[in-house]
Amino acid sequence: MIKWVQGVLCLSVLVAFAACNAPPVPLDDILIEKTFEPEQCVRSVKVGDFVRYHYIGMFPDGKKFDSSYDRGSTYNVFVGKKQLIEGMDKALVGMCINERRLVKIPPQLAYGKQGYGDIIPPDSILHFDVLLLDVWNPEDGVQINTYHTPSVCSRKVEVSDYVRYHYNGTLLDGTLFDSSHTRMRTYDTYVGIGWLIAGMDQGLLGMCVGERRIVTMPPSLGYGENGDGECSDIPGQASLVFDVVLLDLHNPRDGITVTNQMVPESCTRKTVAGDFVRYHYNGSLLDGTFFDSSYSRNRTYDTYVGRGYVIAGMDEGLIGVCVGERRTITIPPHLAYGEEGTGSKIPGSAVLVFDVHIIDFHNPSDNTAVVVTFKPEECEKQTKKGDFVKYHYNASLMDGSSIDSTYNYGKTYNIVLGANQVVPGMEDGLMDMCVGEKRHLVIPPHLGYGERGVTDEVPGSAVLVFDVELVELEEGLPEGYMFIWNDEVSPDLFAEMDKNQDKQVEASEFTDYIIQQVNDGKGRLAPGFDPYRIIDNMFSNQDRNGDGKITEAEFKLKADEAAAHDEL
Ligand SMILES: *[C@@H]1O[C@H](CO)[C@@H](O)[C@H](O)[C@H]1NC(C)=O
Ligand SMILES: *[C@@H]1O[C@H](CO)[C@@H](O)[C@H](O)[C@H]1NC(C)=O
Ligand SMILES: *[C@@H]1O[C@H](CO)[C@@H](O)[C@H](O)[C@H]1NC(C)=O
Ligand SMILES: *[C@@H]1O[C@H](CO)[C@@H](O)[C@H](O)[C@H]1NC(C)=O
Ligand SMILES: [Ca+2]
Ligand SMILES: [Ca+2]
Repeated sequence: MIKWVQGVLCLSVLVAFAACNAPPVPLDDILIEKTFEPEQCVRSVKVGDFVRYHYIGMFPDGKKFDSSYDRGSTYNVFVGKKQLIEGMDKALVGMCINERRLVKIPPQLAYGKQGYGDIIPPDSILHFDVLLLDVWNPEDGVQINTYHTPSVCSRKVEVSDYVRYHYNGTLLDGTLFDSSHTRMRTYDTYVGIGWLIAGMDQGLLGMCVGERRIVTMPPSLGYGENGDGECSDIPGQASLVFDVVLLDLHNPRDGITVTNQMVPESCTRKTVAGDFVRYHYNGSLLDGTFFDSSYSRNRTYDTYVGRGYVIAGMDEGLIGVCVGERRTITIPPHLAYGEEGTGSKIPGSAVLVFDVHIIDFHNPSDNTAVVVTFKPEECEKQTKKGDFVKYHYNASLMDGSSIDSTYNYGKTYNIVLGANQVVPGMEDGLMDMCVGEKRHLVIPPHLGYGERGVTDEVPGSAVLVFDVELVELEEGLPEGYMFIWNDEVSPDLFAEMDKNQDKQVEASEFTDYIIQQVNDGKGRLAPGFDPYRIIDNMFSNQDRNGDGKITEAEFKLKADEAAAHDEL
């Protein structure tokens, strides 16, 4: 049927050419001149379609008798249903969007012998300059044409999902009526639950993030007979074409998702709520747009987890992680920055994707963890407070990066235990150790270098790892003593010290005497300190009036108190 109509049209065009210069003879049929043909023609008018078109109606002499342009709106009508003059019903068939035709219609296919009121005289040939703007059929549904498919698509839009997308909305003739880009933000909405026009509710289903499609819909699935109100650019009965790119997708029922997990082979401990975690991250939106990274600040992000210090999704995503673990945490907006978004980079209702790398974690209640890695067979003498110890160490962070090592200096590190010469965690880790023993120590920051760390060496709040080996141990004196007698104290102490027998002991006599006792093995000074400083201290203690000499009276007075404390 339709083919036949087109055949007739072609024939009539040939007839028109043949009759070109001949005197006007009555037309049998309509004549069509295509005055503009668009390059593409996705769809041409068929009988039964509904069309919107502009026209100018003229007499053969060019005199205009009617124009849709003058009325400011297209002429909207079904084709081939006798709602038009017969010639027009025929003339529109086969037309493409944006095609323009000059149609000549003989009176028998127009208003015939009657004419039309005052406007069309009897037996008039009519010329119509026609421009087709829209075509649809009552049977049409939504048409979807996907022209870009992302390589990865882990999820597709389903009913009741919430999406963020960009779009350009045009009429079928290409006229832009709306674009999300003019508002510089995505269009954000639920899908499939009536928040959108029906055509979009259907047209977005099954879409992947990153996908691009053209969604075309008839007015019944768009804005219907009346268009989108008076001040809008969408006329009544208009087909709509949306060019859509999907940027974001989640469902309000979603929790966080953990993917791409890379857990180190040895993982003896996993984070629990209340732990303090140091981690690196790259943050991006679902479409891959980067928004933030800890690396750009050259330091880890440090926080307590499970205590509300970070967005809810992160608080949850950082539970159960191991040191060294990597994972991707995908967080829906209600567990991130919600409908408001934050800053200039995180839009409202955005799903966030964090690639995290756990550097270390600890709990504020942690003690130094001590693992003995080598114990010599003979291990009787063990370190205690006051002992002077010499040890080697290799220090590193939990990620294995080295901080320092005594081997770099070619000598041991030497300290007096319990004298605050090293961080508390190290003091703990070196206790009850015997010479030759090796230990692996893990020291939490509150027993190490704290929140501040050591500039350019130890990051703030870092957990430290020490491998230590005790090389030498010199037993200290009982707590509070800097000198003790090994044997009985001489009853004649003052006289022995007063070498030149002038009844007073000068600093040099005192020093010589103590050194002599130490060398003879009769007394001991606390190890690990400068002996002369200890002896100076002892002397000033005895020299009550500070005149640089100890008299026998001063000496006796001090000796009476000595039971309570220290030295001679
Ligand atoms: C819409 O138009 C803008 C500007 O011309 C273009 O950048 C964009 O790719 C188009 N398509 C979509 C889906 O936004
Ligand atoms: C981070 O470190 C790199 C290389 O050391 C340096 O170029 C950059 O300026 C640093 N950035 C910041 C924010 O400190
Ligand atoms: C973050 O991105 C940088 C650069 O692409 C990469 O080297 C690093 O491994 C990433 N970190 C994580 C935790 O994914
Ligand atoms: C420290 O590292 C060096 C070199 O890797 C190694 O030879 C040494 O045994 C280590 N020391 C300790 C105490 O672990
Ligand atoms: Ca003297
Ligand atoms: Ca004195």
